[in-house]
Amino acid sequence: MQASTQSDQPAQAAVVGIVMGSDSDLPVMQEALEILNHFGVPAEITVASAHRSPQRVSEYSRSARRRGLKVLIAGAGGAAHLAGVLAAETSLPVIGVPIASSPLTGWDALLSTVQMPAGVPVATMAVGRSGARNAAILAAQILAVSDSKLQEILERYKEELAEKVADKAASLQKKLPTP
Ligand code: RP5
Repeated sequence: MQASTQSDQPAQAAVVGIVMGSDSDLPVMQEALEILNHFGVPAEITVASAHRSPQRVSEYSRSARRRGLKVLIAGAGGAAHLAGVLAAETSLPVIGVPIASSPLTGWDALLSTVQMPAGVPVATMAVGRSGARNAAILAAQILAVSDSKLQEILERYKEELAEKVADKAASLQKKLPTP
């Protein structure tokens, strides 16, 4: 699935690759895709499983840089080795999103994703939807190091976050009983 913001124009080549261990992870990882679309960062999303289709994961990782990808995001649940296995075969930055899809509610995925051996880093996000959103923001921040337009978009995004908090504080104040 290639993300595109404007249907009447040819899709730009993806620079962020999102990989999920299963299509059942899509409701969570869709959040990452939406954030990247919001920032205008071309992204692609696919399914590849470290355990069920290791060859597909290996091919994705090995070809990623050649295909123009600059950052990889991996979302998986359970014994979540997807991000680590992708990181094993590429020097691109890999961001891991643990997903709470097993009876252990994400602890398994978190520890499997975060506890990488020295030499093979995975930037591990929070479990679940917040992690998926933050993965997209971090990917954009990595790209923005050499993209001043994207940097401006990210700075505006931070301002919007602060404005929303101020709006909520003002709205709460109106609801409180006057002393
Ligand atoms: C993991 O197992 C996937 O990332 C998913 O979170 C979980 C369940 O996968 P399905 O059984 O729904 O395909 O590998």
